[in-house]
Amino acid sequence: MPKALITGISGQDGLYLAELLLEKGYDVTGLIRGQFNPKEPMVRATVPDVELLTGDLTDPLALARVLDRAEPTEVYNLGAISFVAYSWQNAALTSDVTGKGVLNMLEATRMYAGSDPSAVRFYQASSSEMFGRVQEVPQRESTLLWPRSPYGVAKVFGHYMTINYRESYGMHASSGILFNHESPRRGPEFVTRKVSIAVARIALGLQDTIVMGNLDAKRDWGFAGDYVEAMWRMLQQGEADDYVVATGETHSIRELLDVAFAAVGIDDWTPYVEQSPEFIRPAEVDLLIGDPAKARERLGWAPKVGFEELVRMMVEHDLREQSQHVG
Ligand code: NDP
Ligand code: GDR
Repeated sequence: MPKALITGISGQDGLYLAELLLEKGYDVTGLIRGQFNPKEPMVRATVPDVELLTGDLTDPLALARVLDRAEPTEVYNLGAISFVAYSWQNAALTSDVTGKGVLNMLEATRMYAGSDPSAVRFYQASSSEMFGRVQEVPQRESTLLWPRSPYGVAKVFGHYMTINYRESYGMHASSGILFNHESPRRGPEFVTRKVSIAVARIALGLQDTIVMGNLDAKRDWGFAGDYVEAMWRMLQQGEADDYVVATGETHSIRELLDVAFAAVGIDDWTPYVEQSPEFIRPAEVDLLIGDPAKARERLGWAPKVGFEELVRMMVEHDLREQSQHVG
């Protein structure tokens, strides 16, 4: 039976990936952090067949112990401080977790693999945030990286460290450059979920307005459930490589608001949306649109859920969830 270790099991992608691997017959272990992680009961309820082991990406000894216990044939490194806006407030911590944490995980995997480093396959969760300031449209694997946030800089470190471990030690280490992907499991701090929750609450009379930042930024948004399939496919290839995973379409925050409000029958959202400098970032990534041609050709991967369907799925989920607070 193949065995996988997933870091970031309590995050959006960790849960979808765990479900996918369990369905495929994997024995799955998840790394969870903290003395008691408040998300642990939710993780246990969602994926009861996953074994949870405690450890932190900043603690190499814990990572070595977890690898020895889990004995994985595939390692998916999804753990990170992942909220871009937060990374300016906590740049050193973000560098330690999202950047150096990748090195800790690569080195622990190399030590665990022993004489044949290619025997254990490694996936690194790289990000379109690495592209930052627009150099090329659409962005592909060869596009110059120009990160615009401490998070983006940390991801660039992890990305090149993954490539370096592949080239230095022959590790089967692949890096997925994933563009934004969302779902009803998305954290409420990210713009899609912030909007879907607020729109549901406005429709139910629980809230009057939503306060936003830059409405002109454009993102290539896909569905997280589709994107974890691409991660798995990368590790099934004979050779490790880097892949852009995206839909190839881009939409502004305004279009996100259009679709989300339309889902509850509101055509003009302007009376409900305010803007505040609080949500404007020190440096913005204006336009992300990915070219997924390599993933399509080599992995046979294509997204199934489109932008409008995704946004409606999230609003419908939040209408059900928020209706519990009515009355
Ligand atoms: P989430 O923020 O939902 O999940 C992040 C996970 O990392 C959580 O399980 C979190 O644990 C864990 N984590 C945070 N700090 C540490 C630490 N010090 N040690 C161990 N684990 C830690 O992110 P997503 O699921 O959305 O994303 C998964 C990965 O993919 C991340 O690396 C992200 O940067 C990257 N990515 C995401 C994209 C997206 O659009 N979703 C696009 C491109 C890349 P806890 O619950 O305890 O906080
Ligand atoms: P991003 O996602 O920074 O692309 O990183 P986020 O949803 O936070 O922001 C997307 C865009 O929306 C604009 N925006 C707002 N964002 C938030 N969060 N809240 C607001 O009120 C708001 N108003 C406007 C932002 O300025 C930005 O342009 C996500 C994360 O999952 C990363 O971990 C991942 O690597 C990248 O996607 C790809």
